[in-house]
Amino acid sequence: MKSTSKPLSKNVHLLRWVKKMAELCQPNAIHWVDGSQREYNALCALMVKGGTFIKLNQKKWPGCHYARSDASDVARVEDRTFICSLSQEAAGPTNNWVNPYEMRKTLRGLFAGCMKGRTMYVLPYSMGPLGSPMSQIGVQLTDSAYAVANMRIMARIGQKVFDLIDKDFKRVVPCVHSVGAPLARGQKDAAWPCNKEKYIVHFPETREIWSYGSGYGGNALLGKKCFALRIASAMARDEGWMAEHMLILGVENPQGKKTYVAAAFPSACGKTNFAMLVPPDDIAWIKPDANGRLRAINPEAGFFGVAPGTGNSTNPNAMKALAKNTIFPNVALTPDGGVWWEGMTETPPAEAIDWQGNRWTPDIARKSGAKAAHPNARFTAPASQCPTIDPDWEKPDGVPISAIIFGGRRATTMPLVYQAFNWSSGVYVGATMGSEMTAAAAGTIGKVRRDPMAMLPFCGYNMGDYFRHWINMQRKLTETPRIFHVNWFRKDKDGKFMWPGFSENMRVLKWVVDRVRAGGRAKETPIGWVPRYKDIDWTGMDFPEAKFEELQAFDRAAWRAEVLGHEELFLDLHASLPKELMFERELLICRM
Ligand code: O2Y
Ligand code: MN
Repeated sequence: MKSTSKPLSKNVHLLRWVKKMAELCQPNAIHWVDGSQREYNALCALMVKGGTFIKLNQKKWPGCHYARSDASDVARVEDRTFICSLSQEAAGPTNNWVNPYEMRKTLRGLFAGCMKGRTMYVLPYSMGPLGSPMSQIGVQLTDSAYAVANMRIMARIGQKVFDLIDKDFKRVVPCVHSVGAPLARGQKDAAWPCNKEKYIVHFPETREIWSYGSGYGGNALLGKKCFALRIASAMARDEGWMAEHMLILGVENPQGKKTYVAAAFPSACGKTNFAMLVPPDDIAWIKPDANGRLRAINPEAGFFGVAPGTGNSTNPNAMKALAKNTIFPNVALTPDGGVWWEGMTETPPAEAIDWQGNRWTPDIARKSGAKAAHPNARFTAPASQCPTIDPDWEKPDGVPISAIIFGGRRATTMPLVYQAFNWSSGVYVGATMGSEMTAAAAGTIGKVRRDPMAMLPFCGYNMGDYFRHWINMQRKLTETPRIFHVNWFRKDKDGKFMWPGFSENMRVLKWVVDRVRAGGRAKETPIGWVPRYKDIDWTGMDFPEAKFEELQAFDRAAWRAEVLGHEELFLDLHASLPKELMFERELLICRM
């Protein structure tokens, strides 16, 4: 093996682990990532030469690159994601569990020689601001320069992280990643190397991540969902904090007072609407401070947002954030060396090269339905480039959280907004949240898919124990955030959306903030507190009172069916479900 760069850490444990992994994976070279711009430029140039990257027209898209993935490697792979806790019970019925001893044997086989002909990058990263007491550190060994380049945007990486590791190695989360495509001597590399077989594996007790076979997004950028949610949720349970699939939003009133809310929505449930107000980041680490108040950080430093549907009319802030220094996987290339995707502009380009490398025109799209961009095409953009990023987004102690909002896509039953009575009824609201399936297998359209706290694919342990952790958190708090549920998608009898969404959502948010801050008014119903017509600020909007009443209506028959749906989820989790949630269900039934 030829070693390309000098170790940037003196920590003997790290050096020993890197050596052991290099012996297993047998890379051609080892590169210690310093995180510099010079190194980033060199990696980009290397990927341009190798065919993974296309440099965009630098006049229009400064610092931007394009990548086209293999058609089999376009998204997270939930069925290949494993939680290998010591017992199956610890992983719970909603996670894929494999005995950790078995899995380690499988991984040893997969990783033996998997980096032959490639460079192994030693990539240190901090999730959260460098040195913040709320941050966590990982080291990802990877044979993907693409993963390194993306991680430089999504996390804080490089020498400064090695310096932190040299002071304290104990809490470092080791992550090993390979695209699973070793190169024989003289063999030409693929532009997007990957393997048909994929394994995204978490060992929650030993806090380890092993990822094999994919180079895309959440499978390869291990600080994201693997660490910041799956491993961090297990850490958080053990240490008394929360790792949540939530965005953090600061709302400022005319007097300049800021109120921060954290919001969880399953995918396709209104994050884009909310993204009118905020950028599309969606992980929050939330901890009680010394005074018993919850404070939160976003552990990421960039956005890995879905490109299709993002445009100047729907999300101008995201468009500004991605205008430079961004990586675009699986969108379309325009003849002038730019990028395009469905929803970016009203008028599509006359022609483009689609995400699979084929010629695309609006006419071809009309005839064949071909998409220019893959529906999960993304942009990896620095968060600092977002014009609406909160000035305190990198505050080491985080920001105080006053409200938690859960949301779902529901055509019936769920009002526009309601507030849970207290913490445990709020936990019940989050635990039972769900969305109606839109593009799903035959017979499931319209069925509610429960996604507790939007964490179903991301909780690194038993979901029932996770609910218990939420319930237990209250005891650590002197001030509990108020909990709300929103639904932008309720339809009227004619099947039309009742709420226009987008910037009008600010009115709902204003009521939330009023409730939290100034004791804003509300009316009690069987499910919680709801605003009366006069409690919402309608300035500049003509929304009839009768329509609002319909939008907020409590439909007893629909709620009977809803509660039966909750029971189905609870049956799946019965072995570990906290009794508080069963009591909450009883109380809800009694109130109804
Ligand atoms: O498909 C992927 O690899 C990414 S999934 C993702 C990315 C950013 C934010 N959220 C998600 C998600 O699946 O929740
Ligand atoms: Mn997400």
